[in-house]
Amino acid sequence: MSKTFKNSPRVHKAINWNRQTNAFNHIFHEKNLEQMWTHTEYIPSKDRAVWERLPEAIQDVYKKVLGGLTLLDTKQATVGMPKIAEVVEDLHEKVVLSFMGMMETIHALSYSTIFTTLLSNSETDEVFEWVEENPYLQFKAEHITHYYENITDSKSLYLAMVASVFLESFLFYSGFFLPLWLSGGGLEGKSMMVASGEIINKIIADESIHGVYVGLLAQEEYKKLTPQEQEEVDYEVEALLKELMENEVKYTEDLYAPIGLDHEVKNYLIYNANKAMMNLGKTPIYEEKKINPIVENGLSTETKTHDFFSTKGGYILAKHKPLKDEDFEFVIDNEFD
Ligand code: MN3
Ligand code: MN3
Repeated sequence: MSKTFKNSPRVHKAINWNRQTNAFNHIFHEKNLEQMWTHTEYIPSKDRAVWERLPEAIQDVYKKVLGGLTLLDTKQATVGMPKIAEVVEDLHEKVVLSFMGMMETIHALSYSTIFTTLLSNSETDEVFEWVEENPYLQFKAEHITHYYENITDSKSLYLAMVASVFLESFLFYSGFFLPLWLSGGGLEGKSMMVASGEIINKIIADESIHGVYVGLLAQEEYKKLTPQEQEEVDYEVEALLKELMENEVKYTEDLYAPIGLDHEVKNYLIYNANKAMMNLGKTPIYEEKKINPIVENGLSTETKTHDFFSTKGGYILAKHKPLKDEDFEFVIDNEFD
C-alpha cells in the first residue's frame, strides 16, 4: 500500500517576507546583509613584518587569544545559533539566526587565515592543542554549551539565549582586548597588527548585532514566563554571570599578567559584562572602572570607520556600508511592545 499524506495534520509554511510578524526581524536581516563580509577581503600578510618584531611574550598571548576566540566562534556556529534557531517558532527569527550562525563560521575561518599567515603549521597545531588543554576555555565552552544542548521549554530556551548573549557580549572580549590594544597603538604608541585588527573589528561589529538581537529575543521569551519562573531565571542568570566572571578573571590573569595588561583587561571584562546584562534588559551588576582609552577608541564604530577607509586602501566592496554608532540606536529605541 502506498503511503498517503492526505490527512497530515501539519501545515508546512513558506517564509513570506512580505508579511512579517514584526518590523524588527526585517531590520536585523537587512543589517546582517549590509555587514556581510568574508575572510578573503582582508590581507593579514601585511602584518607579517610587524609580527616578526613583536616581543615573544606578546606573540604568545596573541596566538592564544585568537585560539580561544576560534573555540567560542566554533561553538556559536555549530551549536549555539543552530540550536536556538531550531526551537524558535517564528520563521523570520530562524532565518536571522541562521545567517548569524553562518557569519560565525566566517569568524572562525578568519582567525585561521591569520594563523596561516603568521605561524607555521606546527605552531598553529600547538595553539589548537593549548585550547583543548586550557581549563578556563574548556570551562566556558562547557557551561555555555550545556544551556544550548538542554532546551526543553520556555525557561530553558530563555537561559540558552542568555548564555548566547553572555558569549557574544561578554566572553569574547578578553580575546578582543589584545588585538584592539595593539592596532590602537598600545605598544610604543604605534599601530601594530593593523590588518588583523581590521578583521577583529569586523567581528566585533557582528558580535554587537548578535548580542543585541538575541538579547531582544530573550526579553520576549522572558515575558512568557510565570512570575515564579522569572524569579528562578533571574537568580540563575546572576549566578551564571558571576561564575563566568570568576573564570574570565582567572583566564585573564593567566594570559595577560606576563605582559602586564591583566588589570586593564579586567576593567574591560566588567564593562562588557554590564553591557551583556543591558542587552538582556537587566540592570548591570558590576561597578565600572575606566577602560583603557585605546581599546575604548577601538570599540567606537564611528571612529573605526575612518581607520577602515584609511588602512583598507581601496579594498572596500560597495555593498559593505561602514557601520556607525547610530546604526545601533534604532534597536535600543525600538523594542517591540
Ligand atoms: Mn562570531
Ligand atoms: Mn556572534
